[in-house]
Amino acid sequence: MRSHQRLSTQSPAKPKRHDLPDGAELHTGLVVSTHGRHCFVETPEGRRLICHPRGKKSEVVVGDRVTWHLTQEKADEGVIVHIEERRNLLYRQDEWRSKSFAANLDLLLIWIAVEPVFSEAQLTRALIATEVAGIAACIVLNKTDLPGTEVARQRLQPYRAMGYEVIELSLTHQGDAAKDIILPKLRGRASLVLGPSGAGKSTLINTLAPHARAEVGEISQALNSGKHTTTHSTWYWVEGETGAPADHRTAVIDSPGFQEFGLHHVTPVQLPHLMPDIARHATECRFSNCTHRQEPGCGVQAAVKQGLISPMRISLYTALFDELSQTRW
Ligand SMILES: Nc1nc2c(ncn2[C@@H]2O[C@H](COP(=O)(O)OP(=O)(O)OP(=O)(O)O)[C@@H](O)[C@H]2O)c(=O)[nH]1
Ligand SMILES: [Mg+2]
Ligand SMILES: [Zn+2]
Repeated sequence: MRSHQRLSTQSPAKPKRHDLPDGAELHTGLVVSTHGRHCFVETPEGRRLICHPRGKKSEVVVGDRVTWHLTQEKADEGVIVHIEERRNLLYRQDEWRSKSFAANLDLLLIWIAVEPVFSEAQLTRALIATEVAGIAACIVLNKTDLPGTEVARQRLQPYRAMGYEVIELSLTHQGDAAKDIILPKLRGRASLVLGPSGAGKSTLINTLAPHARAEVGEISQALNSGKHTTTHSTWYWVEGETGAPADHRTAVIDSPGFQEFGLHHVTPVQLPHLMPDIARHATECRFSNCTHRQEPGCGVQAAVKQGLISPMRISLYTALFDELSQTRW
């Protein structure tokens, strides 16, 4: 077994009454942002207040449903005493640490752009993490006003062919039309917007929740990268005409742009099942324990030769298989 901390959807047991300060009144709430040791919790009435987790290990993430009570010292801050069991949890697992993105999600919007040019390795890793977490994913290609659109579209063709929905839009050039494209996907769901820095995630938030005024940054052409403007994941309600939450059911979660995306929580044996184009042909292999690398009678390698699996995808599979095989299981 690996020695580092493993994340799970399990959460600590409910506090017993004698664990609570005298007279503490318990309330429920939703974690809407996290900032190191403290977080913000939204009450059912829509008020947001600073809360502190109790104990060292109770790590809350955006999307967690919690029980809390007011602190005795400060009347406007709370202590979280219980995290409800999570439906799902999206996280990455680097060699030594885990990084949770959010919990209790209905949809992952994998948000990439024509510029900065997206990395297929990152895209593939994000899709695998989503499959492991059992969350539906949709790929969005933003900035289709820019000249590299056709190249980006071609690079996404294998992902369409393997069954992922790919939506194209330009937030800054299509105005309300972009909103009309994306909003029907989001209604009634909690969606995490995940992608590299500079792709326009916070621009989406400001389109859907203009009062949020999420900070938007420039991108550096020289570095083909954004400037990591967003530093915390934050939950926003999609706004209706008046600026108030449209229905308290449609939410988008902004997140910091990612670079690394460790998948150390995935085993090499699991890997082919988490890549739909590989999985489709893995059933045709002669050996049931085929790793789809050099074995004779491999259905995956045959599909590569026939052009049914793209050269990029098989090379990403092979590299990931090797990387995950070095992890001690
Ligand atoms: N040309 C073009 N630029 C866009 C579009 N959408 C967003 N941008 C620009 O892209 C830049 C980065 O946008 P952000 O919304 O800050 O990107 P982000 O994904 O939130 O980046 P991080 O917070 O760093 O992860 C800004 O200058 C936006 O105005 C688009 O459709 N077309
Ligand atoms: Mg941002
Ligand atoms: Zn095989």
